[in-house]
Amino acid sequence: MIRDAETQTLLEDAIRRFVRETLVPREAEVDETDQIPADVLAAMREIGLFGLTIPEAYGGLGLTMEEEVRVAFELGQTSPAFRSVIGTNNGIGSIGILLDGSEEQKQHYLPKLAAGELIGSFCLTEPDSGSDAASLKTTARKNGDHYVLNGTKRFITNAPEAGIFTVMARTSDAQGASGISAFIVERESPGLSLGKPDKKMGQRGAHTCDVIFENCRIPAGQLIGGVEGVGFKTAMKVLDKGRLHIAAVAIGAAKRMLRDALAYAMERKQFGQPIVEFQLVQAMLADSKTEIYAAECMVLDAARRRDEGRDVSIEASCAKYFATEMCGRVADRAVQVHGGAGYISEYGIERFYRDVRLFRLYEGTSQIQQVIIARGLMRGTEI
Ligand code: COS
Repeated sequence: MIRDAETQTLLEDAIRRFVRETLVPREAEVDETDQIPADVLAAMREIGLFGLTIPEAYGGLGLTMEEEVRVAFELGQTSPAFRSVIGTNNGIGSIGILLDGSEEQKQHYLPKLAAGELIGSFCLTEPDSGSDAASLKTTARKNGDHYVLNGTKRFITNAPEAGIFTVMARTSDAQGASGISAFIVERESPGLSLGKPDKKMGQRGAHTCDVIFENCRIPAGQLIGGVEGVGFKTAMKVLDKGRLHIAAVAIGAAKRMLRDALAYAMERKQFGQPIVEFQLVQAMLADSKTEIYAAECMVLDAARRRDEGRDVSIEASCAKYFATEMCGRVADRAVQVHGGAGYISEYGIERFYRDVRLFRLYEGTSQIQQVIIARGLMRGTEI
């Protein structure tokens, strides 16, 4: 339930303007330089984008899930790299602390994350543990009033810029999920180092790399919530929320690509008329609009359910699965509508085609979403 519809509309309008006037004109530059320009980052900080979802008590805007996805529909309408830079502070880099952290941990870290003074990152994936997250091998052994971490985390979004990491590590010899705990690890902790930046297919400007722990010592008070053995559940709850956010971003990107495809089809003439007059082109546009609308309804419904305090683990997976696969289909059609121009970088659509491919992989592949949905059904989830 939106608390103040007028304020929310103003926020969405402001973000729509910011996207169109400030971010869209810099997309090609970001792709070429693999950097978000400093003035753009400063402007993002200025309008509060780093703290959209962090509660007002900790310096953020405190958006509800519905408000957050509505904002993500707008932010998604430009290169996903821009969203990625603020994505971890609003999502996987802060939610663990917010949901399960102690009051002291929240007071210490959330205001800095909300202000964008500190970048938060989320370390779950490892070289041998991706979809099978509960098989992670990084250890955190208690040693007096410290924990000592050893292991490597892989493909960690915003790690090169991060000041803190939410790290899932094994605190006991128990196999599987029950031996895993979650920690807040500061960048300057002795024994923490970063790997080389990954060279990615797309989303240039958004950086990932390995995070390596070699006898990395952190104070025992950095254990999230002060409780061992519940870190896997923290990670799953973080991902439930993160998946809804990614679904909303995918919808934004699909809207942008459809808008660009439509504009091109109205302009481009073949056989003596704009190609938009051809029904085979119209079919691609109509299918895209229909699927975007379906995904939007789905994400809004799931977001409202979460705001009502309901468990949305299945709905979040349905939404992420449908919206990101839909976005892939829209990207493919948008390239097709552009014809040969769709393959040439100056038109921008090939960049989106590369960028949105990641949506179907991170925060759980489409196949993992299918597994979660099917398991839910087997356990009696309402159909
Ligand atoms: N919320 C809270 N708790 C959850 C949960 C959720 N959404 N999902 C699972 N749990 C709990 C389970 O209830 C179980 O607890 P109990 O042992 O007390 O019953 C525990 O966590 C283990 O769950 P489960 O048995 O389902 O774990 P599995 O190892 O079988 O696999 C999947 C779980 C496959 C769903 C998980 O590993 C996953 O999401 N993998 C993808 C990881 C991912 O998205 N990586 C992207 C990188 S992060 S950007």
